[in-house]
Amino acid sequence: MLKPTSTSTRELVSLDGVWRFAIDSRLPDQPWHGPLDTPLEAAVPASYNDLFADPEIRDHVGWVYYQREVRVPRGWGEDETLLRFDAATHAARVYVDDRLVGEHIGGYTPFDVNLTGIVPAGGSFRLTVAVSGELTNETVPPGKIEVGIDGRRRQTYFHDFYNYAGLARSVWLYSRPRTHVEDVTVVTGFAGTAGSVDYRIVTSGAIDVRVRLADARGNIVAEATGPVGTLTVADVVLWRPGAAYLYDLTVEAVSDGVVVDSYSLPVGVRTVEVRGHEFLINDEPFYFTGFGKHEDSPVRGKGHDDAFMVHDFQLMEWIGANSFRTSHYPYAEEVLEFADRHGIVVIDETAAVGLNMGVVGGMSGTPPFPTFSEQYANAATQEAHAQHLRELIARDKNHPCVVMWCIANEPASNEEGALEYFEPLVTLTRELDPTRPVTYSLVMFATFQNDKIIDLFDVVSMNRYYGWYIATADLALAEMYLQGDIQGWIDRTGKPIMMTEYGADTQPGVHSIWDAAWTEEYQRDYLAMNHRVFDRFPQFVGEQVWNFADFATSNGIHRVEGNKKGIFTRDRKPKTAAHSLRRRWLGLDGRK
Ligand code: GCB
Repeated sequence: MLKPTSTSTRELVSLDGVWRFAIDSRLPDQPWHGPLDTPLEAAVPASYNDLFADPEIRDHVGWVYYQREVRVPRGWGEDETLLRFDAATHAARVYVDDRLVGEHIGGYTPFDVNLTGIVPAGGSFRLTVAVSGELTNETVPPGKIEVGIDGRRRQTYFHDFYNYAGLARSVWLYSRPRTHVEDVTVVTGFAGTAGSVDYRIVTSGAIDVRVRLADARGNIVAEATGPVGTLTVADVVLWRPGAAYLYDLTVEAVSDGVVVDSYSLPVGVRTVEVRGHEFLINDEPFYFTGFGKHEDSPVRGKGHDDAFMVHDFQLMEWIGANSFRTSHYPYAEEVLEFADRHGIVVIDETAAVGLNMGVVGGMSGTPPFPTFSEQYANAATQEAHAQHLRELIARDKNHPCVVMWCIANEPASNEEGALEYFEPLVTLTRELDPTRPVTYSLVMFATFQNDKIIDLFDVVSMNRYYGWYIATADLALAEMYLQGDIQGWIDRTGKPIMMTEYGADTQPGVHSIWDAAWTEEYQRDYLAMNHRVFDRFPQFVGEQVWNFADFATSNGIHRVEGNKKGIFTRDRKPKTAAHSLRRRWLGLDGRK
């Protein structure tokens, strides 16, 4: 699925801005039949929840409506007209005037609605988008809607971050030629000084294809014709972590010598491979430093914001992070493009978080009923997960920054049925992308003794909280647990091992001379203990702290104004631990 861009044959109109907004309970049936009768307006892109001072909107369970007028540029008569939603969280129905024109399920992947023949060039229409934030056991992520004795519907879910909903990413109207480039896939490699770009182009009809690759200065370095082939790049400049280099691939659909459609794509030439216990980028061992993040900021919720994006990347550079995981859902495509341009390495995670009834059972990990059962993660859940993977890989397959797929966060991989659930999904992931390693983040009660699925995967990604949820404030005991746990995985698998989550809630401004939970010193010392242990294992390939910044959660007795495991506060101020992490990751502590 190609991201809409403006090229010599395609045009793009942003529909971001302020839209009319209302929740369904305050509207008549079928409100799209006319202008929404509402005093409210919502910003797009932004989650709607924190925009208003109204608890009924914030925790609304059901549909909300966004509406605006749209004009189609009059020059688009010969072309197709499409709408692109970069995301609608978690489900959408799209109406043009009185008519339903498209639907989509899945809150973090884009979708198009083709309006060709529905709206004329030069005309205008009323665009209404119904968005639902509801989660059930057949959505990804899963959730549950309960009706209380007061008759109110309440959304619960099995992850801690707040269930923000709405149009949190951009909306576009775009044109493309009727005969057009439909899809582009690139796979890169190198041998010696020669780089290679294998390409595969899909067009909407039978038409000639030609491609050319330009270097960063615009000089053409390779050309070819035909929908499938290999471009060879002499003296290739590789895309490297911390030293991005992007070529530009231009794909043209040509009829009788006339360019009918033109599409361009940045291409970074690099390889990724797991060999023994090493994670290799360009044949060189790579060690991940960085974070699990969230798309989360005040007021906007999960709304994409370029200013926050730039600042977050600046802070990651300041602290010496070379990577992050898109926990716990695919992030806005702008974020991956930024990482492509700046050489930041990304573990691209699906929205499959909460496939684990053990979390309902508390620290024991004992599920009230089996996770992989008719009642919870069933065949429909698995199909939703598969569809999500298809859409994610279609969107992100060409990004050089993406070095690994993480297909679930903390599933109940220790439970019966986990293998049957995951095996087809791993096979699908590898079919869709044979080039990247595949992982999942391991929940603490999935141990090296009881986990049932690790053999399917390439990298052991551990989420562990020794010294926090287990052995709270007892770092000596925590250190022993952690050491034994890592050793166990090494003995069992022989695969590369990394930590994708370790962290301690920390309230800025709270201090102690003792090992005291919630203090800034404890977060620093907790991380230092973890690092001591990691450094004993040559099989260790990375450390990603939980979390980059404090983030909003649902209410709960474990959370004070959200999850406070951030190394930065929600408004991106460093806590004490930020400075010691920086010393470690930039090598200022003398460690190489
Ligand atoms: C986890 C989850 C993450 C939570 C974190 C925590 O294991 O993967 O989503 O936020 O623990 O802080 O409890």
